[in-house]
Amino acid sequence: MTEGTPPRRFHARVLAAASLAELAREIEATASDPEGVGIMTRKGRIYPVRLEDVSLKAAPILKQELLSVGGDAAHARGVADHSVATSPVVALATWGQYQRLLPKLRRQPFRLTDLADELDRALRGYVAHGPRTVRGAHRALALDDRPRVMGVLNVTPDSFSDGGEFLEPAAALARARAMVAEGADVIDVGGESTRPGATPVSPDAEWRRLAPVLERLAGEVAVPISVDTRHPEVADRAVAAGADVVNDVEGLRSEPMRRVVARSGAAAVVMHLRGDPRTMQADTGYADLRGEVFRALADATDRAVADGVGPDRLLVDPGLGFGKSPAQSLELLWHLDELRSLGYPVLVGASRKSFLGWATDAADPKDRLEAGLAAAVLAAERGAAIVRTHDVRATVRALALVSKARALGDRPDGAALASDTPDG
Ligand code: HH2
Repeated sequence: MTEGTPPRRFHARVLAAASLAELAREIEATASDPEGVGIMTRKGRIYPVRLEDVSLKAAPILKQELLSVGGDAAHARGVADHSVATSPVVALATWGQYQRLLPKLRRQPFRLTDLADELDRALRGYVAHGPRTVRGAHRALALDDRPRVMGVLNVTPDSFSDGGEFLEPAAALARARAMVAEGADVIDVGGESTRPGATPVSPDAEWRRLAPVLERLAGEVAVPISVDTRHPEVADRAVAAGADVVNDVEGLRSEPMRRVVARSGAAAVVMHLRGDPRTMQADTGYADLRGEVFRALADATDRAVADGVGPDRLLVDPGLGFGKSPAQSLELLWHLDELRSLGYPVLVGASRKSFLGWATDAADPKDRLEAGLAAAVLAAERGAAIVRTHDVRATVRALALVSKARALGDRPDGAALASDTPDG
């Protein structure tokens, strides 16, 4: 080789295409046949999907059908020697392969039609993007790929990070106005602390705190208002006073609460919480944390829909810090996008929570801003639709960067997939 002539290289570079749309652009940039771009883009990502309790009869058929379209599946070794009755399955296939798989499964017995329907719903929920409206009792919440910010207003003497600061209606209203000015898209008003070990408040006492704030606020601000309550009677009065969303940390587990939400036309946040706020930290043992949270939210939303709550009024929330150790909260945040498979917008509240203090050695909740912003950015990156925070201005600014980056990457997965025919 002559000195000065660089060696010939192919410059192999793994492409960090965050979405299928970005991958499509990379493929386009090879000057590939335009028809090939769609086909190859659909081959560009494998979606691993976990399914629970697949029967001994169904699991081998599922694997065989996945292999026949070019995918694969992992199931328990005991399926082969019939030593188990059911098995979890992790299916592995591209979007295009799933599209070819689904009609095949629908021709099979052993509940594979139901399995195909669930698989289809999970995949579509996962890649869903773009404008979406959550209908509230009075005002709708417009969502799109820009994560929205929910500002926290605690009208309580004992909330873990701001107890007593906004107990006076005048102070609460001033804080709400300030949050709207800072860019809050929703205001979440709470009259009972749900921190671990907090003393429960009677519905009447809770309402006495909320009433003077909610009634004024509803007449004054343009953004939707959410009420953070576990009590159906409080939710009912709050919606009548102008609240649009019921944020129930007990995940609509009470039937009267489901009835209030259904009848009032409110939207509802279905949060995961095992036990109740008083006792929740006593047992944080989970055999399968993410699976359990996912199944509980799936059951809770199914129950709500069965009792008349419109699916377009529901949001889900993993309940960080609610009956979870710090490491478990972080694990749920890291895997937040799995909840998108439920098909509902995902809301997450990490702000000032103890797992942030655990991760950054910050004992004072007000010293957790940086970690809270990192959590908000991570949540947005994982597809959260709404981030609940006490620190509105800083969060709005941090999320503006995510929105800008996402806009540069163009459309996320769904747009690249929706228009294509099954192939790839
Ligand atoms: N976290 C808190 C309260 N309500 N609601 C939802 N949906 N998700 C959350 O993560 C969540 C929530 C706890 O925060 P805060 O309201 O500041 O504290 P306190 O319960 O002590 O008032």
